[in-house]
Amino acid sequence: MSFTLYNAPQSTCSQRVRFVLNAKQLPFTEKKLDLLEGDQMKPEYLKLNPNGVVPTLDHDGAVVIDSSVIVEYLDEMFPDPVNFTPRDPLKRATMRSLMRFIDEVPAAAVRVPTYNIAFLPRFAAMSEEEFLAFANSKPLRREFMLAMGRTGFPQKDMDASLDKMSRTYTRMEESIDASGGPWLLGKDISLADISVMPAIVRMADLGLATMWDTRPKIARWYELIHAHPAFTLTYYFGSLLTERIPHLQKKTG
Ligand SMILES: N[C@@H](CCC(=O)N[C@@H](CS)C(=O)NCC(=O)O)C(=O)O
Repeated sequence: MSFTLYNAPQSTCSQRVRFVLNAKQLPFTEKKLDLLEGDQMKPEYLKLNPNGVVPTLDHDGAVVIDSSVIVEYLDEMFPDPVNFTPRDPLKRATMRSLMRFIDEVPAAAVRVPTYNIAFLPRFAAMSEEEFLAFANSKPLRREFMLAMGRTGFPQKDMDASLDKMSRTYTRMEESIDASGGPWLLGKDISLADISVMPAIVRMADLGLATMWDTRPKIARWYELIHAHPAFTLTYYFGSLLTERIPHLQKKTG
């Protein structure tokens, strides 16, 4: 049995899949794509993933795309030694509805501060023509790139994103309260926790962790996921933006 994961170290969607593979002790070969160089738009990669994004999992020649789908696939195929999906159908439904919320709200919202704070200098340095060609080549993120432009998202978009993150923390607290915590669905970590993890880690990486200073349940949840044995394996050096992007090291200390 073999796994090849097409991914990028700093990609939040990739980090979900690496966490699950590591936690399940499934060895995998990583193919690292350089997203700023446009490796994800190369014809041979688009044959695997027509959305032109990472991650893509190849499991013995069978290709699965989209991080939420991949983590569910892995959990169904390999329920041992750890399983991240509750047995109870109603709890499963709660987990899946949280995962939908996470994909729609924080996973999308975190891209705005990420691009504005970390990646913008790269696009600002392009000519308008180069930038338009780059943006227009993206099957999934064309409109996102065009809305950002070479000058970045306006403050109102940054504010809306931070507000969406705030609503995410509230939703997490409500889940922790309803389930008894410390994880979103109770005493066991689930795919919902793993799905939201990269957005929360990204906020901390961007120096925006103060947003949960007054939310002890989120701070506790964050400590717990950090302490999970799969965390360090997933976030190897280069997985954080502060480890890759020189101007961020100065900004966030
Ligand atoms: N829903 C997809 C989204 C994948 C996605 O947006 N991947 C980002 C990295 S986290 C990417 O490849 N971006 C490259 C680009 O936009 O060109 C998933 O969860 O797999």
